[in-house]
Amino acid sequence: MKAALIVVDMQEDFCPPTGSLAVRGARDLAPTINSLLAHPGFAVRVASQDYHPLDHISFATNHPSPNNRPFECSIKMANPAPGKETETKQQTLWPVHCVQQTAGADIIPEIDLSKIDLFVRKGMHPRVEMYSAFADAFGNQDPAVVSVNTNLRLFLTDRGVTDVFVVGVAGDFCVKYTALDAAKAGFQSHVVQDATACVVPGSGWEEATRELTAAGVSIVKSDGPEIAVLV
Ligand code: VGL
Ligand code: ZN
Repeated sequence: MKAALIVVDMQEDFCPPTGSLAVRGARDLAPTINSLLAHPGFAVRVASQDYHPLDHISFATNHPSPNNRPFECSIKMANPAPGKETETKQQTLWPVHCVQQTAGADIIPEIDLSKIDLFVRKGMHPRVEMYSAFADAFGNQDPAVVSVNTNLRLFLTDRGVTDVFVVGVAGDFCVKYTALDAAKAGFQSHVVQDATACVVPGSGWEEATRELTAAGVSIVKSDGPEIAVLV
């Protein structure tokens, strides 16, 4: 067994008090995430960053009112892969967040980045959403097609990783989809419950837990046996 820790989107815009899409409790996760980063049992440590262009499809401001209310409205999004443009999905609209080269896209200074082996920047294609650090909303993984700077699956398999532990925000979006894609990619996938926080507290986590468990992802605790056994 070889374990990787994936720290998802611990960025200023997802953190109180000033983040444009602040997730309650996100900044308070830093000490727990740092102690996981310091754990010698992880062979690989990855940090992801939501990293959107200003004209990103998920930004409410890029769509006409009145059907552009963030959190409430959605728009139709097409697969950006060549030949697959007829495949569409509904996409939730968000406040402008994590714009490339702005302070809101920075990982918060409370997180110890000295041990990170790989930074994954995602959501860079203007026409498609990318919650997961592995693939976009349509499952595209090739950096030539998708909106990402690297192929995370290949990075992990090249290093012999078998197990993935996902932490960060948001538990009901990017953490959930990263953990689901890790399971789909054939890794044993785990979400560390006390190291994540949700956009929708309560019901968001309940629903995420159901989906994750159904997909074979295990929900663990930072002081639980699954992490204690890592050497
Ligand atoms: C996220 C909403 C929009 C996340 C990213 O990191 O969970 N949520 N973009
Ligand atoms: Zn985003």
